[in-house]
Amino acid sequence: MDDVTPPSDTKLTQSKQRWASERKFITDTDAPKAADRLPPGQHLVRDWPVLDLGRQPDVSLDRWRLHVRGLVARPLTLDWAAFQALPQGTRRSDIHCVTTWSRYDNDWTGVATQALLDAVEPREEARFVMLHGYDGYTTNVPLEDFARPDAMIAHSWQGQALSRPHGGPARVIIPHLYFWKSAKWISAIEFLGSDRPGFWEVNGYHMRGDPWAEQRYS
Ligand SMILES: Nc1nc2c(c(=O)[nH]1)N[C@H]1C(S)=C(S)[C@@H](COP(=O)(O)O)O[C@H]1N2
Ligand SMILES: [Mo]
Repeated sequence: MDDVTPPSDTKLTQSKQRWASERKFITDTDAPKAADRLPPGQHLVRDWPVLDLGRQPDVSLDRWRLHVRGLVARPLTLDWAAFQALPQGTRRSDIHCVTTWSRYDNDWTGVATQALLDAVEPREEARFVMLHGYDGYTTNVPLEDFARPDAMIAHSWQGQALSRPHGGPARVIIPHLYFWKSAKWISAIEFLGSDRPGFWEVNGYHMRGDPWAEQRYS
């Protein structure tokens, strides 16, 4: 057989190969385009600021419990071993804090909220969840937002156990809402039929908190 001629090496061919590998001109509706990745009014940071009410509870793993209660078919109290026995996963997501900093590419490991919902089976009437922290913090979230596939109860960040200032042993992560909805030191998840404001929501912050819609204040 004669030599097989390699694909012609014109500029156009090279460009077309590059477009294919970059999926240029394809609108990927799942992943926001790079230009749309930063919500309005936000700026990017590389470090990870600590924000809370100033009490950082020290919850040892043997004392740690997570209560899941309210409008569910099977209320649960998880100790650390039972929490670790639930299906574990890792998700990469961005943080958007209402104080205008955002931080990209955080790898969270823990239990997807969907796995928790499978375990407790919310009742038909459940529409909202109230998240409670060991520091007394509360924040409310619509059930649909809590149930998103990238929402989790995380115990690790970038492969390391979550530090106490950032909410260890375990915190909630709901990356598509402002970060105040991601309760640190999670102690209870309560399913409700109607919405009730949590700590910041009583103090003028939005009941939902979508950064893309700039739902900062009520
Ligand atoms: N339990 C608890 N969770 C909390 C808070 C808090 O004070 N207590 N602060 C919220 C706010 S306002 C923000 S911006 C984020 C900050 O998380 P970080 O300190 O890990 O950056 O936690 C949220 N979750
Ligand atoms: Mo915040």
